[in-house]
Amino acid sequence: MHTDAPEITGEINRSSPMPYYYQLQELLQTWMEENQIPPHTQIPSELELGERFEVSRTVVRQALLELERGGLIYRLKGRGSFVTQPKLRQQITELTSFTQDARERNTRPGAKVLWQEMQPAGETVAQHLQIAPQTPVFCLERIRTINGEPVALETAYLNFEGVENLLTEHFEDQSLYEILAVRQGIIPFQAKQEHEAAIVRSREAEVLQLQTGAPVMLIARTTYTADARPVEFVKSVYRGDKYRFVTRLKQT
Ligand code: 16G
Repeated sequence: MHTDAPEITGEINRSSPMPYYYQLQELLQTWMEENQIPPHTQIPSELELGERFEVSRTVVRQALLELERGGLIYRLKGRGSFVTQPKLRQQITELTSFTQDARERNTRPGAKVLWQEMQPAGETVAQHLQIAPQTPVFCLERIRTINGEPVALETAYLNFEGVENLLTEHFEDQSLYEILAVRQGIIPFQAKQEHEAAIVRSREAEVLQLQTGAPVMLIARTTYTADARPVEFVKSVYRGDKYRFVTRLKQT
């Protein structure tokens, strides 16, 4: 190994019913997590792992393949396997904006506007915004980036008195919530959010730079003001390889 990373501890338990490849995969995962092995660290070669754990090359390959599928390592042809960047931890306990979350992680938030226009509300949008279908709503579709890399696609539908003023706003690399607060005096106060795992669709794959079949998290959020008026209904597609959603639970 060409790094100062600590040794991988543990052994394959030969009397366990767990397949060897699975045990090796677990040992490697624990090693990476417990030692917080930095991203892009090279992990030992197939040969080294085979010798160290006294298992065949096939077993090592299978373990590495599983780690790669789980997004924990990436492999470069002819160069070996490397630890991936950890996922962004997205807390879902408080109402925050994309921009706030990014800044809290000391990363750079960004937004690329795909379209920004008034549109008649469809059934679903109307229902969430508590308005009659066909009422004109402001639609904003943005690719959200972190340090310049696309991580999510967000389509927001907004409705409130004077919403059409948003047509002249510049949303490129700006925070929607900040613009709402400063220009319209609207402060998002609470939200209802639904999460659902899915496979990315073609257009989303293209804008998010994902391969066909990649996993994503679909999120639907309806955000309300303190006096319970719906402000926005947002449909988002978050990259599964980039995000981990974190919540807290307590007994009531
Ligand atoms: C988050 C919200 C989205 C909101 C946006 C505002 C989720 C799933 N969605 O991305 O509903 O419109 O923040 O962020 O969390 P901004 O102020 O940075 O534009």
